[in-house]
Amino acid sequence: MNKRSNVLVTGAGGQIGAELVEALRKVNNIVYPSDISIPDNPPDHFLQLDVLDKKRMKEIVQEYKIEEIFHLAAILSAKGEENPMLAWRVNLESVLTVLELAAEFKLFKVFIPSSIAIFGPSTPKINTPQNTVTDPDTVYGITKLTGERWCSYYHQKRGVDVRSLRYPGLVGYKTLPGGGTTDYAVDIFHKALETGHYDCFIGEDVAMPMMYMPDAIRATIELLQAPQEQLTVDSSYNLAAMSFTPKQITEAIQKHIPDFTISYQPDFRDQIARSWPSSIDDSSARKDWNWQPEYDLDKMTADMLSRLKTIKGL
Ligand code: NAD
Ligand code: AKB
Repeated sequence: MNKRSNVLVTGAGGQIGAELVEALRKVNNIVYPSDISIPDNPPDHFLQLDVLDKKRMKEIVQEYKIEEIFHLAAILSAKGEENPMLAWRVNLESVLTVLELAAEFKLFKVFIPSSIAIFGPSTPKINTPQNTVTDPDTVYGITKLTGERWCSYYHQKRGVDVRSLRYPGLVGYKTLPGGGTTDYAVDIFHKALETGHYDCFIGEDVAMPMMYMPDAIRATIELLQAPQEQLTVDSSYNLAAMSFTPKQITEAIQKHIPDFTISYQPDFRDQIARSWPSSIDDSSARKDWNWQPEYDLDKMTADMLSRLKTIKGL
């Protein structure tokens, strides 16, 4: 990310966008957050943009002299299974639009996130390597994997400086998640404080890689600030911080709320979760741009509960 860029963020009303926009404003001149839906309190310079509207996206790039795009708009894993064709279009047509605009207007950089969802049932589950079997069996995972290949292609063939992270499940207190499989790890904190009980849609023993939002935002900024010549991965970097099961996060919450209880009613998201890695090897990110997470499960749990208590006035 350039210190003096005009930056467009798509899908800015979502879980990551709501926090990334603030962080980008601290290091960039002008940030234009955009989304298909207009938020209740739109941030400064907000633009309404459906990422399937190629003409409007091109107009915005020209009119606002955009130099970097953070392309966050997407349909996540659970919602994607409910509407596969919409997920295919939103998650892939828009990636090609962004990459084409980056090539045509010689944008300084673009960021297009990927996910642990690119892995599948045949992928090694523990310490999943950077390069390994990828056989996603969700439409979301298929779109993210294809998107990664397009990023690599545009970097190699068209010289686009496109960067990407395979985010694990993200946990934050500022917004609710947008329809993924890892959403339970946010919902559980709200229910722990509101009712003292959570009915979990993932089985108690399913471990998934997770990360606290401040780490995810910092990783994004650090990757974008890294010199291009240090980067050895042009598809998307594995990124890790912690892994836990619903049982383990319950125990972490019970250290603060001893009466908190959980029950389990696994649904279709449990099958998706079981097809994803349990833990991730992010040694390429650590080596290439010195990635180091700050939050583990206990540290994240303490911070989440204290921040949500304040927000909820408890
Ligand atoms: P989210 O679902 O919270 O937000 C996505 C935003 O995109 C929403 O505000 C939605 O209104 C918007 N959107 C949907 N369709 C659109 C369209 N046609 N045009 C414009 N905007 C549209 O998602 P998020 O959690 O903020 O994820 C952002 C990115 O990070 C996505 O690419 C996602 O795949 C990736 N990611 C997220 C996680 C996570 O745990 N949050 C993990 C891995 C990868
Ligand atoms: C989801 O569960 O779909 C997302 C992701 C891990 O990509 N949170």
